[in-house]
Amino acid sequence: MNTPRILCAISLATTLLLGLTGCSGAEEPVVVQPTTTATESTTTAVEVITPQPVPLDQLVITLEPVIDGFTQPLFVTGAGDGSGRLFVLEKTGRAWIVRDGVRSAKPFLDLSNAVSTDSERGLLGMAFPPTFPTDGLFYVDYTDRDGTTTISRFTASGDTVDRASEQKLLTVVQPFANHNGGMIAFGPEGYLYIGMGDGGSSGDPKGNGQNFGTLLGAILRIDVSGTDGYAVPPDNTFASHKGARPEVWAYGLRNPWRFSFDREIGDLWIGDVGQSTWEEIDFQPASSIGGENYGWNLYEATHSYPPGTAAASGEFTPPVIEYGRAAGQSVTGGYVYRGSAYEAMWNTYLYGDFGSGALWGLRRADDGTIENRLLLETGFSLVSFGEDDSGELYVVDFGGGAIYRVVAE
Ligand SMILES: [Ca+2]
Repeated sequence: MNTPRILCAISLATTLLLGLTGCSGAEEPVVVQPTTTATESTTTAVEVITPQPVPLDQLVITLEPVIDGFTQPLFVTGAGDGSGRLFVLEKTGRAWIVRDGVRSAKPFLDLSNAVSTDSERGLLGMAFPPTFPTDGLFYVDYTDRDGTTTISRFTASGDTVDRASEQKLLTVVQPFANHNGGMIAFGPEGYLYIGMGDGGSSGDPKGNGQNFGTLLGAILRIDVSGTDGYAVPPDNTFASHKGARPEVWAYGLRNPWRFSFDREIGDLWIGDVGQSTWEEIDFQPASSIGGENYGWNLYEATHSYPPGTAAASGEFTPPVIEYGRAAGQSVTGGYVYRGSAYEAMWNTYLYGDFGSGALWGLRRADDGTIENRLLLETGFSLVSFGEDDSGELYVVDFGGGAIYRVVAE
């Protein structure tokens, strides 16, 4: 494995080829090119007709308004039940159902009196497992009145939820109000993944990012298929590692606010929000066995941290994309498009920036090479993307209180 120092040099060479600036002050996202081919080709017995997207430099997207009028919306998702419903989360604690562009009269779930909402706290994430259509069980990530991250299971019945059905599965005390992560999603194998920030403040003063003995600064992986509580999957990298929390799947993260699994091939894409200088997109192939160290707080993207310090040695997984403050201030991880409405957009990973409103698209080839392009300047506080039952993608404007559907021409 290459050290980030080497990769920074590669990144510099790449950026020079592109005529951009080097390891500091990039105006557009820079691809950190791999030096090995990470993905082996696979063969299938059945001939599969693969959608043919247009070249990335010919892809044109627009945003079609779906619905507005929300208060600080920060997530949208389908339930995977084929109902066509969208679920929109408000930071202040309510989740609403949107059906054919119309909001439900009453909230699907109202946790207003259970959440804290200062700083980066609130109702932050929701996930529906494949079993949802049969048992109605789903999961949320919120900070409680004390600011403690809470992963709970609820039971839905139609368009409503019985608050008394709450089962708190996991709580994580947060030392500061910011960097709570908040994303939860089910992986292709059915385990629940939880994004945890480094606990907050600035610069990760407690060193949680590099400490796999804490649940902070990590992505956790747990089995919630049992009746009570959760179990640690036996194949978690740290399941029986002395001094480690067995729930940790990958670490060295600062605030993985939004991540997603490619629903077609299972790759994991993570948007990890940077400190003062660099935003990054991290990548984990479906074949990963976990245990990746994404570098924080020894590295901010491919750059040693704090700035000016010597590059730390060790095995780190560098990002596949990084960008500086000229391009944005807070990365928002998105989704790989796997819907059927816009073949032109197939296989494109969309991501953006909360501060600048830029929306980029990238494509990752089988040999790991990536091409990246600015697709749209939204002007939004682009807080999240979302994916519905059929794989169509959405954008959430936190400030404008609105949800948009991504349309390709
Ligand atoms: Ca990193």
